[in-house]
Amino acid sequence: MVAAGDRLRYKIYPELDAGLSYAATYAAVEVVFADGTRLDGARDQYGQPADAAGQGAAKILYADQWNDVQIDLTAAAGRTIAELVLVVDAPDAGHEFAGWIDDVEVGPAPPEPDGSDLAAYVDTRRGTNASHDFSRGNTLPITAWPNGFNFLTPVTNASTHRWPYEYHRANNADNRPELQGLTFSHQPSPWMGDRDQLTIMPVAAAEPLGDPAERAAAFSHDDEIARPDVYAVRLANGVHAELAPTDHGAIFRFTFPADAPGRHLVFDTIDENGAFEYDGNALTGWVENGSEFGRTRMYCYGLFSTAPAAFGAAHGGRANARAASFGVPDVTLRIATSFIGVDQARHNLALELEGRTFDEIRAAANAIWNERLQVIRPEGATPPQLRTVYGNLYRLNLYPNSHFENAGTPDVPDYRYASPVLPTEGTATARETNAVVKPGKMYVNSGFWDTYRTAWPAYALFYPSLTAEFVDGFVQQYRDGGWIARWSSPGYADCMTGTSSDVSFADAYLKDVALPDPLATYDAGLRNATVAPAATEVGRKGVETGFFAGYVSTDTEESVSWSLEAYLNDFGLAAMATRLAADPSVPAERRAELLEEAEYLRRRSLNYVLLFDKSVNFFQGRRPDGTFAKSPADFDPEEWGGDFTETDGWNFAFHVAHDPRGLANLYGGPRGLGAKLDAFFSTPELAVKKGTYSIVIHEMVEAQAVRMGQFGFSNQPAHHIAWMYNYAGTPSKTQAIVREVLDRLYVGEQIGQGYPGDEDNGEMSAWYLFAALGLYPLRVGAPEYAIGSPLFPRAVVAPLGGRPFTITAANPEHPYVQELQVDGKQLPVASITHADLTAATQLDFTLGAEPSDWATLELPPALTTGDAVASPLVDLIPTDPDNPLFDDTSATEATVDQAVEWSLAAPAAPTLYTLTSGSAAGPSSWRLEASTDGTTWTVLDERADQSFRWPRQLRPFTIKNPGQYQHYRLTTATPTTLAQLELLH
Ligand SMILES: [Ca+2]
Ligand SMILES: [Ca+2]
Ligand SMILES: [Ca+2]
Repeated sequence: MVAAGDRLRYKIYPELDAGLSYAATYAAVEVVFADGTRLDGARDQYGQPADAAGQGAAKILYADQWNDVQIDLTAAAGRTIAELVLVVDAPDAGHEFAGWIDDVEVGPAPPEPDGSDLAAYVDTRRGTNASHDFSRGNTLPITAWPNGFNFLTPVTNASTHRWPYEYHRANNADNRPELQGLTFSHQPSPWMGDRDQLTIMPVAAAEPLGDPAERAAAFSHDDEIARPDVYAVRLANGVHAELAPTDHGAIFRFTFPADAPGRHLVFDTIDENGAFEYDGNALTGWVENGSEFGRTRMYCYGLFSTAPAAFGAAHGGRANARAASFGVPDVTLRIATSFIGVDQARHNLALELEGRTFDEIRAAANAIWNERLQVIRPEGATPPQLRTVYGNLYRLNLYPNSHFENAGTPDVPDYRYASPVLPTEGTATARETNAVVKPGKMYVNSGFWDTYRTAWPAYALFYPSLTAEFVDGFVQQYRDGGWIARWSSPGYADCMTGTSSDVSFADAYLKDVALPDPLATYDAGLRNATVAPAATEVGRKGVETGFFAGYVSTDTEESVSWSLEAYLNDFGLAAMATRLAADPSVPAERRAELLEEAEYLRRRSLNYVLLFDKSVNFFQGRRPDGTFAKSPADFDPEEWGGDFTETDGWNFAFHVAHDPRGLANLYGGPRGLGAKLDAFFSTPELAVKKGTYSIVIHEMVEAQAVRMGQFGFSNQPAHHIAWMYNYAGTPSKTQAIVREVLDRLYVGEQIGQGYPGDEDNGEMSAWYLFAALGLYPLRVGAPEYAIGSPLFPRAVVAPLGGRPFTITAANPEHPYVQELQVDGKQLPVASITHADLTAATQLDFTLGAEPSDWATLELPPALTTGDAVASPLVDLIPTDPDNPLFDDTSATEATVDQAVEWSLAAPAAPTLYTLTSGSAAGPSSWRLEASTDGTTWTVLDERADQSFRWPRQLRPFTIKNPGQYQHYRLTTATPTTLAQLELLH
């Protein structure tokens, strides 16, 4: 007999058939009642029809993955279930199918959180039911302080820095996962790897077992509490382990069973690089392991509630593992970490843990998480939607991580950090780092290739005051090491394309985030945009020639990605420079220079047209000689890799987020863009054309599993594409596709899934948060949002450090916008400025079942306004491979001794010129002159007291007195080396 509140729950694994019919996804466990009838109109927890045909049609089940299906039976209360039947009901018969069913249960659904504690919605295991073969997040079950110094995670494998917690794999013979420890972690992503892991494991055996496999203890996910503010697990051997985080440490509470043959805490690393000691009062130690991009030694200092009866080597396992053995069943450990040294770790413990109980520490973590999570308060959201909203906000708030410590007091703080971007000095000791320790605050752990798209815009909108500190914490990398890391993990890693901190931070500045040092923030980006780096792990690749060709040639791997990301970053920097030139905090002498840089970078951001191959209608790589990499016969937009990073030509066909109108013009206008998008969404990804990759990479299989044509939503390059329909005059298509993503792809959150691909530092999470509010930062670097359609009837957005606003939606069961009023005034365009959004009190959407003509007449803003294809800057000086000044590379240089003179083939009128300094200091004074006859010279531009900030820096100059001339000369006051010279128009 069914009672109110009962639910049917089962797990189903439909196999993908060779014919790709997805027949096995048309499957469901259906209820048959005693009277022979079935449950009419039942829906699963995601609102999809719960019958087999409905499940399949909704594409709600992932093939080749376990799926969690839950059906509320309340409507059938009082009726008797006769049987549960497995139904498969695919539309066309004849396909062979196979699949698996497990855990079929009927019973009362557990209570949902009541909303008073938002952290209760967060299950930190979301995203952990994943692997390097197929990602549903690839996260760790992290309990931590928001943006904290450490993460804490349970580990089922205490010997790896990549996937240390496997939710679903490597179970023991009883099909149970086994805990090998509770670990301090700093993992930015499994692909980058963890570092400085320190593991603590309670061992209830007679001997203090050190070997991770021997000491491992089985547990059930049902016996875990996996929350941001606390992690607890009751192990099968009776041990209860709990931990609660502070910023730099944690409190652990261990309860051993009364009859345990022994009670030990084993301290371990993942390898042999570490040491632990006990001096009769405190545990001290260090670890140094894992990925090496700026990693330095981590120290610890810990205090036990009870003095250990013994302390010594663990039995078996790694030589450095140590065990503290206890005579009592209850042991509390307060432990803090430091990258500076043991003394600072002790100080961090004194600041954060000393004299505070487990409950007080947990309550403090709970309070700060609730403060972070309350920025979005949806009303009328379903339980899965609430879990997804708060689970996503939690992920967003884990990154970036603080890397600094307080050497002072709470009242008079003295912040210092062990720099991950400066070379170490000397040798680290057991008590003190060899990292250079500097005053200030540094933040780390952000893969900007991923995070610029949504995570940084989300920080700027939801957490403006925190964002100011985060940005400056990365600018600190530039102050120390000369560059901001492309993939801070924590230091400089040669990974991914684009210096996308440029546009991330420009975007924050343009959205009124009060940056402490906006000019240094800009300068860090300017260096990326104007200097070819000497090392591959910083700056932009291929720009020695790329700055002058206008694109990065195929001599650099992933060249299209390098180029297209650069244009977007240039766009952001140009907008930032324009605003900085009017910023009262900027010294007057910089303003003219900023405006010249703004004009040059803005024009350069239009260079995307150089990579557009009209003969194939796609962007593709260009060789150094200017020809396209592949002939029309050889170019296959479905082929992965090569000039495209982690995707194919299709997913890069829309990679001009800053100028969607200009992109549309390449396709013949807004209608052409619409047709291109239609083709994109209807060309299936079959995960067979691996191109230059040696294997079918996990991103390919994940993209296929999205089942939305070529739309590889499982990875970041595709994230903006659905929003481009706003520029095709068909915003209803944006609304429908975005709603489908929100409905289908963030599922499985209660069995460790919840994401359609890697959740990279909050980016995949922030996408959902924006889209669910009906907003999207499509043109990152422009202070505005594209408009979609909100998911909830009502949501209050209450930014930390900003004023709240409310978004309502009438008929939110439908995706199509009929009208939008901002504070009672019609908004007829699918875009809103950041200023208007944050000044508004109320955005009221009316949604409907059918597309309307809303926002179809007026296109949203873009860089290009008319129908014409953008015209990039062109150098009037022909390339001369024999002249270091005109050979289009900053790798060669020549000394200009008083004057260099050259002629064009025909008279022309340049508007800008660039000088690129050589390996020594650049010129400080010069004159650019021109002549029609080579005899009479006119001064076009004259400069004095100039400086080049860096060697081989390209600087643009506007010609003050332009005109049409054939002959030119540049005169310098003193002999100066120059790497390159251009005359642009
Ligand atoms: Ca990714
Ligand atoms: Ca040139
Ligand atoms: Ca040169």
